[in-house]
Amino acid sequence: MNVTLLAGGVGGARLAHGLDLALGAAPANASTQTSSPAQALTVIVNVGDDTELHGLAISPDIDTVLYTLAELNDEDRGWGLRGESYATLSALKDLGEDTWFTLGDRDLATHIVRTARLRRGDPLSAVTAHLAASMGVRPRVLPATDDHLATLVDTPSGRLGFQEYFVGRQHADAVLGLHFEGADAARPAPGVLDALAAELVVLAPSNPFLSIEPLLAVPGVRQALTDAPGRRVAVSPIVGGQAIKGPAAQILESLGHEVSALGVARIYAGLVDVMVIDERDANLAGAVADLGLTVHVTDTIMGGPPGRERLARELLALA
Ligand code: FO1
Repeated sequence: MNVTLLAGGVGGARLAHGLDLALGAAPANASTQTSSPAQALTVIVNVGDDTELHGLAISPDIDTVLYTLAELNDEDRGWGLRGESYATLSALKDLGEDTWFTLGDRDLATHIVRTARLRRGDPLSAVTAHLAASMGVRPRVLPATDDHLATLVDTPSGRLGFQEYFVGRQHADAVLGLHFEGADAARPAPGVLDALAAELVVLAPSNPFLSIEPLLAVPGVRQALTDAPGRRVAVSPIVGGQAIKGPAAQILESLGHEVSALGVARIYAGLVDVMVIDERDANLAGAVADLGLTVHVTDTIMGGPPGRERLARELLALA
């Protein structure tokens, strides 16, 4: 089965891993990309979080997806590499640089390779394919766009760059609005629109505003999802009125949405056929169905690889 996942960072990466396992990937190893059945999975990743620090191009969500699929990630934090060291960050601090964004020594190698290849003119999609192959990642990992797209966050303190808001200020500011700089002129990366014609298209339990909206803001993507011929399924990132991770609950509230799986379903109505909500929210199933959506109630908390694979298998069955 062909499956396409729209993903942000940690939640998207975990579901990508589950789908990869469910579609029958052999354990990841650092060999070249093969034509295993897992290539039936395409992950389209948000690039609105991308930033430049210390002269390096950093794509946090792409790296979270790659590291998780390669089983190299730090499971506790959700981002970055397992068993990292921070000698370079410490040296940068000694040189008077800002080090609020935690970059491990091995993670820095990824950013160095990305930056070097972008500078010589390779598009981000080609650089990402190279990194994926080097890490033994079999699913196709595509940036939403190869063009500039930056999520800017309007707060009572003014407009902030995404990582300044998210990491620098620990997403403590109220979010008054979002601006996707460059989105109007951005083009979907090669393969993105075709991938939305998959038999199953899944919106990951990622932040609807910070992760999924920037993907849909790339011209053509929202329309392709609206017209998608396959089964379109969204997994709620809100469980029991709280975000599984990150500031999704605060943002829903400050932008005037109900902080619940129903609030998320209202945002996705028209874009998906099936809404997957957690069993803790089973009482909302009727109201979600009233939006014209098929409702699937299950345990959506993925945890480790077995939980990811279990949820993924349920999603595959929905197609
Ligand atoms: N998230 C943090 O909360 N603090 C960090 O210092 C941090 C560093 C970092 C470095 C590389 C990387 O790929 C991701 C990193 N993240 C960090 C995660 C990331 O900023 C956010 O989780 C995403 O942008 C939101 O999806």
